[in-house]
Amino acid sequence: MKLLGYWRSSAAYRVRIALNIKGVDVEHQSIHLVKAGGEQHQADYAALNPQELVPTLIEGDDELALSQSLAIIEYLDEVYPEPPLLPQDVKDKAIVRAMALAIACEIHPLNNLRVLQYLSGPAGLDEAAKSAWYHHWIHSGFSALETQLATYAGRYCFGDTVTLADLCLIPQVYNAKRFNVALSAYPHIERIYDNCLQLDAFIQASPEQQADAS
Ligand SMILES: N[C@@H](CCC(=O)N[C@@H](CS)C(=O)NCC(=O)O)C(=O)O
Repeated sequence: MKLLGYWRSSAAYRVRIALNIKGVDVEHQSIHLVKAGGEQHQADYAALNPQELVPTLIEGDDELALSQSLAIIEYLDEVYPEPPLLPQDVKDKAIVRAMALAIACEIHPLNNLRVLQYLSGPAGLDEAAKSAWYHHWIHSGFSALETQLATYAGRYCFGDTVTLADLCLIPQVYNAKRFNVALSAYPHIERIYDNCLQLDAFIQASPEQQADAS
């Protein structure tokens, strides 16, 4: 099994955490998102992932190429069921998925590299306006999530067991800190971040621990 990713990619970071929690050893291949205009746009990578985004998981003898981090994680969760990343109860499972999707669909796509590049390129925004865009969508998404966490969180996003929601939250917080977003208005998010970063699976998956970190 091979994971094509990038050290600073929050979507690849989610998958790295899942692999570590499951104890699955994979070969890592770096797809540099910036160098030479972005290796994700090169033809051989685009043939594997037509959206030209990381991560891609290459799996099995037939070299199946899987895209979309949440699809990859749910695939891993089914192939390697222990420890589970989703609760058993169907309602609890839906709540965890809703929190994960709130990050992966409502926050992350708005501050993705290609969006930021478009803002400073064709849209003509200066650095201050681009930063305001980034901060706006993080605050919008995190304040909604903080409200949900007030109901459901324990040590982690959903009670005291790590779930798919934590795998999405921690990379997004890493990203927000990188862009200097103040997080003091989100005590649940800050607490969960600190708790997750005490776990080896999260520590080993963190961007700075990756071989391609620069
Ligand atoms: N929904 C996708 C998002 C993937 C994604 O946006 N990846 C980013 C890195 S976190 C990327 O490859 N960006 C390259 C670009 O924007 O050109 C997933 O969850 O896998």
